[in-house]
Amino acid sequence: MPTTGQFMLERLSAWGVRRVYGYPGDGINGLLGAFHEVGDRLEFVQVRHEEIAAFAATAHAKLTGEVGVCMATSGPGAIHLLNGLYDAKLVHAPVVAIVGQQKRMSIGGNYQQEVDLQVLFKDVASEFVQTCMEPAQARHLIDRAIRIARATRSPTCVIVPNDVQEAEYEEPPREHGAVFSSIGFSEPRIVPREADLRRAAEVLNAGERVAILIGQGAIGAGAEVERVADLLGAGVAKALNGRAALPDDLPFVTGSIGLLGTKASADMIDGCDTLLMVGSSFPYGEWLPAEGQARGVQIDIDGRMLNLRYPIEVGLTGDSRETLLALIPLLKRKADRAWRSRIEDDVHRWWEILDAQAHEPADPLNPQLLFHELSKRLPERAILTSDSGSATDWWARHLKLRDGMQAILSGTLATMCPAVPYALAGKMAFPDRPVIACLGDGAMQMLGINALIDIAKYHGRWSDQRLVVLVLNNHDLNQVTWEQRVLSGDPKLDASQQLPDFPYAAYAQLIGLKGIRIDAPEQVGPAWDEALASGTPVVLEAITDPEVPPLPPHIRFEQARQMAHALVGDPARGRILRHAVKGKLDELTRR
Ligand SMILES: Cc1ncc(C[n+]2csc(CCOP(=O)(O)OP(=O)(O)O)c2C)c(N)n1
Ligand SMILES: [Mg+2]
Repeated sequence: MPTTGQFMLERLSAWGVRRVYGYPGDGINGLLGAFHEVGDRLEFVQVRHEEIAAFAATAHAKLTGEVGVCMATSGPGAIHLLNGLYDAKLVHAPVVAIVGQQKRMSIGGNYQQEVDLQVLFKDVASEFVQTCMEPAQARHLIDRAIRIARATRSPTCVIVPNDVQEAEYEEPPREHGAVFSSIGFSEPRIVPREADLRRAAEVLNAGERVAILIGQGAIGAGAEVERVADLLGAGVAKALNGRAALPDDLPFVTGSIGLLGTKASADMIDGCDTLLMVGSSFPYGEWLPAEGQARGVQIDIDGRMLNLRYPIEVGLTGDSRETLLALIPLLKRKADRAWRSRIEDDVHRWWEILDAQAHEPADPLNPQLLFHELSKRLPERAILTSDSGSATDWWARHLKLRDGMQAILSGTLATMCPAVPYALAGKMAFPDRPVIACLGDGAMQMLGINALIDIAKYHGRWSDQRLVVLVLNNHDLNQVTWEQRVLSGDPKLDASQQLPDFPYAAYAQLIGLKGIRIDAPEQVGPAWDEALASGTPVVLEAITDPEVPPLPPHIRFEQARQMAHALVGDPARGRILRHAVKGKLDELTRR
């Protein structure tokens, strides 16, 4: 008989899991020892920090649709997983965490590294967290952890005391109390009832100016969204988690929405009389139509997310693709295309505005230029990852995604640090695809430089070496500096905002990767060319200007007022205002 640890690994493998991201500790020695037995059917990918493991498992789930698996030791290792698991929870990604625990006989003994993991994980793994107290439990705990993660699109957790890992595995006995589970899960087909579809179609057909907002639930339904937008003469805005659901080179795609969004999206929302939300729980209600302005239809696979952000008239529980397919025959093509052509004009003008803004001089580099030049060079089938910071704003607006690309970020938890761990997971899952991570110096210092060691460790096995990590070196926690200015009216607090210098490109070289450091606009295009042609992963370090406001030119009046207030006494005031005013002028002169 195998050990229980070995059985668990065999079971993961039988479910189709090929890779476990983790970090060792004596709390999981019984599981680690069992990796010898399963051979290359299941690989332990050792990363620098358990948080990287959880982010990587989350990215694996987001990019492949499979379950992502991470593993950590008892106590501190398990605790380190948490932030990454919350990222999975908030974006509805199926992830299984397997963590160690002290021996059964020591539990409750205030033992070393004894943490009440059952309680600690109960919130993040709210759908399923269980401790394996008996070898005969192992089978149904692994089966259920995976099945429930898939069925509820959320993280689940199995806690395994280390003596159980080493104990001989026992099949559940044929006696009262035993549980007999098996492997398998099938996605259901979820479609609303006919009567509800008709009510939704009535609202959409009655509208004269329809706006569509899509989110990550629309991934896989791009063709149907496009068809519906055509029938309804609508434009489509995208919440960031769903930005790869529809390419940006379509003329009616207005791009991102909100403070990280585009003016074309804001104008469409402001002018619409009907809103169709598909697979999105975009949180910021102030960027949706005013209550009463528009009639609303919403589609979400999870009924709990319906009628939530805007007072929706018809909420439809359903898979976005299946629901749109069922809706299409009920929709009438709008004869009047004036609204749609206005949106297309706005979109066209918006791309011109972005182009102009990217070419504004800055000291030394305008961060927008990095994204503008990357956009033109995005390789086919690229996987794009973003962190949380000002890079997110530029990533959201300036990149023109095409069909076949994927784009992921921590859109809901909005945590710092996932960009490089996501990129690692992207390359591990798709070694033949190019991956580009974008992040700030703060996130790079917090975890990115550690995850870069993982890239240095694993890149040799990737058939395509294109992996570029763009670091915006602005010596600032810039996004928050701007939030303090714009949302709170406070000037920059150097003590909390300023970052120490670090040689990102030189560090990449030091660990066997390629480093490129640039600080002049004419270097930007050639640097991307060089990075995207490199035979090893690259850190592209760009010295960027922290005083370019990462805000759309159409910020709300109250935000502009707060910003003006915050800038009184700010030494960088003149430069900031020049950028802000120039943004506004671009917008006006291109009308
Ligand atoms: C774990 C975590 N800590 C703090 C924050 C708040 N926060 C959001 S963006 C940001 C600044 C990030 O700075 P950097 O990575 O340098 O990017 P920049 O905005 O300067 O481009 C901070 C501190 C967060 N989202 N997550
Ligand atoms: Mg920064």
